[in-house]
Amino acid sequence: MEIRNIAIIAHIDHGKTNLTDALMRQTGVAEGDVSMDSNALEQERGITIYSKNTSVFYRGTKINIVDTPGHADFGSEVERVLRSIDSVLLVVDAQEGPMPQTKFVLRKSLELGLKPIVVMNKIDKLAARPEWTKDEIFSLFMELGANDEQLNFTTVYSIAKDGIAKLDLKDDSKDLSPLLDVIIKEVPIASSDELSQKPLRIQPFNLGYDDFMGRLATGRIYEGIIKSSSNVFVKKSSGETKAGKITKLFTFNGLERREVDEASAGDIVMVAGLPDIYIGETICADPSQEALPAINIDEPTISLNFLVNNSPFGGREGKFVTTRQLRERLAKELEVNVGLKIDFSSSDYFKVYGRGELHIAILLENMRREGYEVQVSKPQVIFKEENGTKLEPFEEITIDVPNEMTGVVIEKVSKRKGIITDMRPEQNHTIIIFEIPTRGFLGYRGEFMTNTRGEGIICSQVIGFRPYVGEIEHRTVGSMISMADGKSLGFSLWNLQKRGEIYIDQGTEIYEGMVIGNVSKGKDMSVNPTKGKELTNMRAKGSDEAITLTPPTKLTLESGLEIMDDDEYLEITPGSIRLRKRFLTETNRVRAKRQEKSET
Ligand SMILES: Nc1nc2c(ncn2[C@@H]2O[C@H](COP(=O)(O)OP(=O)(O)OP(=O)(O)O)[C@@H](O)[C@H]2O)c(=O)[nH]1
Ligand SMILES: [Mg+2]
Repeated sequence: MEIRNIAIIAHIDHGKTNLTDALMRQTGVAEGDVSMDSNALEQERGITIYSKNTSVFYRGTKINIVDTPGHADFGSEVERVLRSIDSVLLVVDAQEGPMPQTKFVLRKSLELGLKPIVVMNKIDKLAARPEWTKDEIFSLFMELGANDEQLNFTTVYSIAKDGIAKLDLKDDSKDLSPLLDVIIKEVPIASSDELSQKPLRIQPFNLGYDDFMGRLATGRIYEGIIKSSSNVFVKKSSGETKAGKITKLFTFNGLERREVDEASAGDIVMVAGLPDIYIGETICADPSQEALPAINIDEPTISLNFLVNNSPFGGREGKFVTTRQLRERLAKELEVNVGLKIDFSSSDYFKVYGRGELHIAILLENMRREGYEVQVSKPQVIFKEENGTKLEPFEEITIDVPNEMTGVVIEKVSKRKGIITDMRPEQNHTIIIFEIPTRGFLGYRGEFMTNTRGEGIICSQVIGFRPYVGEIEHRTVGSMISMADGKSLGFSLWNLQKRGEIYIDQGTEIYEGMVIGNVSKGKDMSVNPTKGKELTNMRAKGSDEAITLTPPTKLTLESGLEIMDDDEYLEITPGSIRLRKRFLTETNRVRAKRQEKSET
């Protein structure tokens, strides 16, 4: 059977997964509401986190499709996939037009010499502007240096959520066959007898793990035929060659994997039996064969410490709470989480390096769902040194806000050392692009949402390491710290809410050293939220003054990571997210500060 290999790429939410799901349904490999976003966290958040394979069959051709995540933290995931396919469907929202991640994935595709097929999606939206979007896409191709062949791209219009595609907006269409036909016509055929006759070479672009089979590698067979139970060699990235044996071999059928005895050049397969296989290595038949060109994996940009939950409430909710269990869980994560690095050398904590706050938050969220308890320190950016210069990661952030809010946004971002590189006024909103050190950007999202009352859109993209820009002042609020153990009382929270934002409900169990809110003006403040009303001092009124509590700003994993301070831990358990001071008593905090001062 002829094989075509494509990836679906786009900015977040432009409709990749809806399109992939519809392709699966219409070609009969999936039914009902089976979705590529199969992971529980993906379904809950409505975003794709992991790139995944599916295969559909159309007119006697097998089309292998890789659905990719659109969030920038997972950008390096997309890059790996692009190396292993022959064309991309670049999905663009017909109203929003190209967005930052569109640019990132298109640039990578063009650099690799791929000829994209543009899928302009969501043409059903009332505010869709297909003409404008088409021009914008063309300009973006030009800007990114597309060659003539690439510039001559085909545009397919679609309503992915209804499974409709058409070549002309005026066409009447009921399904995705116009898109499938374009794929068959334009995507190069990956399989051929000639390639199958060559000695075997496979390159994995994705990893998986199975309790019974161990590490799994998904990769493209560039040349030759692979047989289950065959002996192979792996060309490691270190240059070493290792012998191994394929214990199981799978191809894809829809989302299911099918065990097969053999597969040939052009296909995408999953293999088991190679316990230390890694992305970009070459699986081959003979040790004298040459390795395929390596696949780059982006370096982490932030790090934080994971440690056992030693808070006064530690161990109340979790099933897995010991250092040994944490270590095992993190080691297992390394099997599949390619962007992640972990330093296990300290006896007090594990240092985890990741690509961004969401990358880390997803890991933590998965852990708490599985029953783990853990505490983490504040995420820090990673510095590098090159030729004696200190470097730090930078991001490009694109902000889209109503016109009247541009002032406050520019002021806030500038304070964090962001520099405007482009500003485009649209009808009643403005798009501003900044370059900003990741260090300055960390923790800004929440503030942005508040400042723009949820009306702004913000996306970021790591653009590389640049010279260190010096001190950045961030935090304008202090923490409100409980000085007592007990239950929070409505009356005291009512008093405290005048001083700042409260994170907890009344009746919440708290401990000394727990951060229960922030102080809008000034430094950290110790408070007693368990204190009842002192009746003797109250005016003798017929009834109590009614107290109205503002609903608390509950901490989430992500907001907690954003707002926490250097001397705090975020405590993450299956049922709770708490913020606490590292040193629980005021005396110890003062002592620690003094010690820190005398050391510097
Ligand atoms: N109006 C309209 N909405 C659509 C269409 N296609 C998708 N959507 C909606 O857009 C949202 C995002 O769709 P997804 O398919 O999850 O987008 P995605 O590109 O896979 O998102 P990420 O993987 O998280 O980057 C969902 O709420 C869909 O219902 C469409 O053709 N028209
Ligand atoms: Mg998706």
